[in-house]
Amino acid sequence: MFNKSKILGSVAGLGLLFGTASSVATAQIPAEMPAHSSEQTSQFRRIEQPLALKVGVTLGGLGLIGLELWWFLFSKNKAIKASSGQGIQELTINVDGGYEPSRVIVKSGQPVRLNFFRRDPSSCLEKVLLPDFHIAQDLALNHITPIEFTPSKPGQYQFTCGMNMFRGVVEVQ
Ligand SMILES: [Cu+2]
Repeated sequence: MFNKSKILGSVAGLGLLFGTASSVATAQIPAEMPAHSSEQTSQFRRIEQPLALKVGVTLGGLGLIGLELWWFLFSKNKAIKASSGQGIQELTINVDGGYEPSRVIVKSGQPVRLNFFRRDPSSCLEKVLLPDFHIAQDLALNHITPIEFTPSKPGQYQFTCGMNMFRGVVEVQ
């Protein structure tokens, strides 16, 4: 069940954890240094660590923060063009912890068939709504549910789960 995106997701998640921890650590060092270097009576004892280690941990944390940002801002926003054949534009959307791809590009004036493949058992994703096309469709688990409509005007049309928590966009050109 481990796919590439899930592994990347957990790596990015760890990145947030370590990234936050190390930025908190670096933020505290300047504040604590004067107090602790002058008085040794404090119940905490300073442990000297090599500068290289500190720099390494900081850079590692920053790198993971970068990965995290990239993951949330860009990796899921990849737009996929529907492939057209026999007068219909078709595309499969995986429904697993959200929609993948969450941004699809189609042409105006031609029928569209979006094949929603629901792998996620959570009830949150059991329904998909395309309000602009007056569609509310139940998705059977582990099945592909085709949804068809014909966009007549270019624009951005949202599709969401039943509670509007997960979103995707159909971009009509
Ligand atoms: Cu939901």
